[in-house]
Amino acid sequence: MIGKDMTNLEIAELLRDVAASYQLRGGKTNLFRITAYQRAADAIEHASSELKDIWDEGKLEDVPGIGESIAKHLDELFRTGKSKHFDAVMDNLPPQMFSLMKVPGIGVKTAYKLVEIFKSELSQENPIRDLEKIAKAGKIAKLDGFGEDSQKAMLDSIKEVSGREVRLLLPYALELAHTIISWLKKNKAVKRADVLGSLRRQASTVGDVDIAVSSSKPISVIDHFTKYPQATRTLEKGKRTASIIVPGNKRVDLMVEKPQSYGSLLQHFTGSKHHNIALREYALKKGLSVSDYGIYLIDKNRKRRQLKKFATEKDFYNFLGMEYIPPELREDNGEIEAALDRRLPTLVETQDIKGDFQIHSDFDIETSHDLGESSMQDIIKKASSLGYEYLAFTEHNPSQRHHNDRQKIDLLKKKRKVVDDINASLVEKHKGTVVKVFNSLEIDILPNGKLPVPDAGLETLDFALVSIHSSFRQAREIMTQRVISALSHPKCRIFAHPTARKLNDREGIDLDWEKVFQFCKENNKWLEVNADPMRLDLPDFLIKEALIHGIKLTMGTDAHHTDGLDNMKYAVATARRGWAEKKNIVNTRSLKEFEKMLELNS
Ligand code: DGT
Ligand code: CA
Ligand code: CA
Ligand code: ZN
Repeated sequence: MIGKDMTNLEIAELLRDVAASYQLRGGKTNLFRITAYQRAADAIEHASSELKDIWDEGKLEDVPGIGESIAKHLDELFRTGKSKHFDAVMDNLPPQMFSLMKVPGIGVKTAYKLVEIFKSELSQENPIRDLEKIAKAGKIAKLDGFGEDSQKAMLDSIKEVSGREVRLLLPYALELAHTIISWLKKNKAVKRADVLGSLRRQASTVGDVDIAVSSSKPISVIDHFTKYPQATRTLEKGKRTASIIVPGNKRVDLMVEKPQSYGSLLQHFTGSKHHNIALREYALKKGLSVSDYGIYLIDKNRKRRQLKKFATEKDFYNFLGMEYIPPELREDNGEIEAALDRRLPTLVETQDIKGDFQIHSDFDIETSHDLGESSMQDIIKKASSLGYEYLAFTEHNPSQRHHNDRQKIDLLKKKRKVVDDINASLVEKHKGTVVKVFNSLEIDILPNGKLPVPDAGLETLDFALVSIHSSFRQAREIMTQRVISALSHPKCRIFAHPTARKLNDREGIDLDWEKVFQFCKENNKWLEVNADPMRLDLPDFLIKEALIHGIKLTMGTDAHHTDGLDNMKYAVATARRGWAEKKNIVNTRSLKEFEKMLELNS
């Protein structure tokens, strides 16, 4: 965790750890400091802007609760990634202690004492889980000052903190699934293996990983599965299904089925639950009963008679009089009616994408937020290897804090010149087939809706992205006005990562989406589907709404490194879940068509 990337919550936790360290070193003499650190932690946790942005604007000390000396240490933290003072205060204290303090009821002194007593049993990776084992073995009740009651209270509290489920991000879950599928395929009895559940539906986060195997020898497959080398535990082992736990305490479910019924298995365990319920209700009306083995014909007395098996999902859906429904649409969101009427969308695919509209290169325009790590040249090479026709460099705007308007304009002119030279040399070198580079910028929308770039700076751009990186908790009306006023400048064409959500970490902003959609439709503005696995923003349900309003979407990886360009498939997955077709996405257009679109209204 580098200082610059820390969220407010992480910084607040760090300050609380410092306060706890002071407490341990002598509560009475350090009383003033302890209170100051706790007060600062509370203020930061509840601040409506990212502390990093506040620091960037030189206003750390204006935050009520942050005094001069803490501001000085935070400044060092943001500049260098660490604070010598914080490190010194926490020096020599066992790191497990800070984790244990997250359990309600365990204060600093108890935490310290527990680590002293159980040092060898408390790992650094997961001391809370280890403490749970210790308590379950009855070792807490025997300690001085504890007892059966406090041991039970401790176990309850541990359950509470570890119950806060963190869902897997899509790429991590996919990688895990593919590793396990590779292992499964070492077994000759495995004819075919697929992911199931939310992972197959490409949801933005995944609770557990589900895998299907087609095989005539289920016992052999299940035996092999439970021997997965990284498995920490087998939860369940049956004739047809098994579950294991893998590191990170994640669950993997396996279902095995014979090839002639494999379509039914895939269908049933892909879900979603709501899709299956709606499907079952529809089938019942037609005298059919759906199960994970196949579809039963039922007679007048509601008795199951004959079983029809399905080798493929296509056969299954067709038997019910429907088109094949892509997994991404199976959320009981109108897909069953559409499949019956044969009007399902033809969903966009990764190979339809002809360019990337959010990339941060390492070209230094002294930005307000992080710079990219790869050079423009390396990124162009990468884009070309992906078969792209164009890309846009969208570094953050030059920082407010360190530049006046004149300096900002100079920096932007410098970048304009570099991009022009690159385009000229690319044309020269390739005589026709080239990647065209657009000169763009990701501009912060300031809390008042103004842009930190003067008009003369905006003039240097082909088009700009605007996005929210601070003051996330404004009231709906104010936030809506803020966004609309930023998007009103003719150069600002794309509203990037529109909800500003961070999966597992930060809720999206509160916006009057109806108003924003209408504004975008009337003024030819586009909404981004950001491919960063922590964002996937616009989220699927808002994509569907936006499309109903006739709005066009753009896709950007938000790459800060050449590798990041490979994330485009996650934006595509999210757009598919929002029913998006090729025609709805701006960067499926050829370079020529896109240039025409850009000229309109700019
Ligand atoms: P997740 O794991 O929370 O991200 O969501 P899913 O959709 O993967 O849910 P999961 O793993 O509980 O179950 C996989 C699919 O199996 C689910 O989408 C629907 C289907 N399914 C079939 N029978 C049942 C059932 O009895 N209960 C549940 N919950 N799902 C079932
Ligand atoms: Ca699942
Ligand atoms: Ca499951
Ligand atoms: Zn951004």
